[in-house]
Amino acid sequence: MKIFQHVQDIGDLRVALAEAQEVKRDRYQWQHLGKNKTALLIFFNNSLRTRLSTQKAAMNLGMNVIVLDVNQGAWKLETERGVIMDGDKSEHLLEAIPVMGSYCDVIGVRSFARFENRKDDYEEKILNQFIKYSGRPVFFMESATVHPLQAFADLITIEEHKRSARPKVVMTWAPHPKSLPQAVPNSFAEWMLAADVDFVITHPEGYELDPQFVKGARVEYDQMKAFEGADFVYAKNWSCPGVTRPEDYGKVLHDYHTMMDWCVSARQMAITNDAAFLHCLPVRRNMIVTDDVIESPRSLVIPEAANREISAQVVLKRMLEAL
Ligand code: AN0
Ligand code: CP
Repeated sequence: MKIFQHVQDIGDLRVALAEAQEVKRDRYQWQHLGKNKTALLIFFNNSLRTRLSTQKAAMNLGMNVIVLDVNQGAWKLETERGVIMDGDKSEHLLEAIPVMGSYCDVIGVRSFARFENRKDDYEEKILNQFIKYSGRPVFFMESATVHPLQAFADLITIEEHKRSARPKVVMTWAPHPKSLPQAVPNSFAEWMLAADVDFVITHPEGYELDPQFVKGARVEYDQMKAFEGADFVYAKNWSCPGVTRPEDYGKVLHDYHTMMDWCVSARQMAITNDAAFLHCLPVRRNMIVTDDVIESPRSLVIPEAANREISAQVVLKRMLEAL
């Protein structure tokens, strides 16, 4: 594997899920694969899970790991070509990327949507430069539009906890005070549509996700209707994707105080098929989900986060095998 961005990059999902279980059985059986190999993890944004789980996965494989927080201690990076660099940015991404590539064998990058320009975000301007100029395999640790390590961990969690062959999985928008990216819902939709599940998305009007990720998905604007008979509820906030109104890209469309009905509570969970609750974390309690739902025995948020180590290990293992 040279790039890990979309669901297709992992190939057959049955095979990938079986490999995830093999990793869980004994995660230290491939220590030889990573010997004298270095993973470089580059963070342009904060992280708890991605940072820890990906380092752990690399160490399980016997790799060395270097983590760089670009905004803490590295030079401020210019990303636009052609600018006269007389401001606060001391280095250009076009030098920094090949330099970083020279110190490692694989690179993971986290660079969120900037919400300055929809086109730049949706064309993956930053990550594509890493692919083009690093000379290394690149895996996405949440880019402007995707978070595939999360979606893969979510799929592993659903597979482990499903009670029927083809569970109903509902992804619901929930309120949040700030503008959040669409990467998590985009990837979750992409992976669910490729998996063997009955997938439904529910959100207020105006939050329609980009068709490249949700083509063919059922959208139900009535949240209660969507929740009927659900086996899994996946909550997430996202800002306006700007599909119908590009000028609203990245905006919070309504004052969140008026949207609190969308917060996942016992009221909605009561009409599900005793659904399990999922969220990628970090989560704001009593905005996205009530305390009682996230603390209930049906909440899988902790095993879901633990599966981030597993999804990262499958991806790193595939990259090491292809070096
Ligand atoms: C990020 C997001 O919504 O994309 C990261 C989630 C994994 N969340 C926040 O910035 C709070
Ligand atoms: N779910 C997730 O990616 O968490 P972090 O932002 O803490 O890495």
